[in-house]
Amino acid sequence: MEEKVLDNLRNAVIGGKPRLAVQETEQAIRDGYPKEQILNEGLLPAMHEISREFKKDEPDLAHTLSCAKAMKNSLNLLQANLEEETFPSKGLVIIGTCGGDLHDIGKNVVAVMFEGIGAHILDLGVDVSSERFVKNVREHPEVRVVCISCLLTTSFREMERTVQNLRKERKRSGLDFIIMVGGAPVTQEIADKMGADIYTENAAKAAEAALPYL
Ligand code: B12
Repeated sequence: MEEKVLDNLRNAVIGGKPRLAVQETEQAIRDGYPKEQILNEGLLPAMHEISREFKKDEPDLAHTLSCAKAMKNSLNLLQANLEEETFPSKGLVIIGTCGGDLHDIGKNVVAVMFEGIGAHILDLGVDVSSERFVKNVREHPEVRVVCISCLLTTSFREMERTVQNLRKERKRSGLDFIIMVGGAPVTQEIADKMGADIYTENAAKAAEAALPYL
């Protein structure tokens, strides 16, 4: 009976119901659940479930965005109601679609997922050159994660150049950030070859994988 509110919260997020998710989060807070339990037993398992949804041949993007919104609203509420140390790390994530590529739907989903886990987002938009990524890293030394999205195989070369230049900048400056890549045509093998630190196949997994670094 006690854990039912966390089940309800999980189901509200998985069901893509932002208002219900907020109500369940409010209830869990009123019931005195510790923040970690709301996060670990309510919201993060919902993210796992959403990850599975993305693996389907034809994922329902509208539904996924509703799930992401539900999660984001719940986390905003948690942040507003609980003490600052609830989210001990809220690092900066710089995100953009690589040079030559104008696709931004996937990048935006990734950004929403990161916001959902409490990260600050600097969205550089689309067709972001290697030089712009590096310039923004220099201007924001607090950056923890740099995310590069790529949907065009013709932009792979530019993405590789960006990864390499970010690695050089990291070495030169001693800054402590990780480089993540993704997008439909990107695979683990390609990411490894380019020298990226982390690749994930979808946005929910990206946010999960980045959590320890934020
Ligand atoms: C929508 C779309 C468009 C829209 C883009 C609208 C927009 N605002 O983004 C429009 C119509 C403008 C468009 C244009 C073009 N497109 Co287009 N487009 C697509 C399409 C149908 C869907 C892409 C999409 O949004 N998917 C939904 C999102 C949610 O998925 P996603 O981007 O993969 O993101 C998920 C993951 O990959 C991951 N992810 C994404 N980014 C990142 C980043 C990180 C760090 C991580 C960890 C994870 C991650 O998380 C996301 C959510 O889980 C794809 C087909 C496809 N199946 O991919 C073709 C596709 C990508 N397009 C293609 C092409 C060729 C083009 C054009 C060149 C067409 C033309 N001749 O003009 C132009 C490119 C213009 C340019 N310079 O960019 C080809 C690319 C082929 C190739 N081998 O490179 C595809 C594959 C279609 C095809 N089969 O031919 N396109």
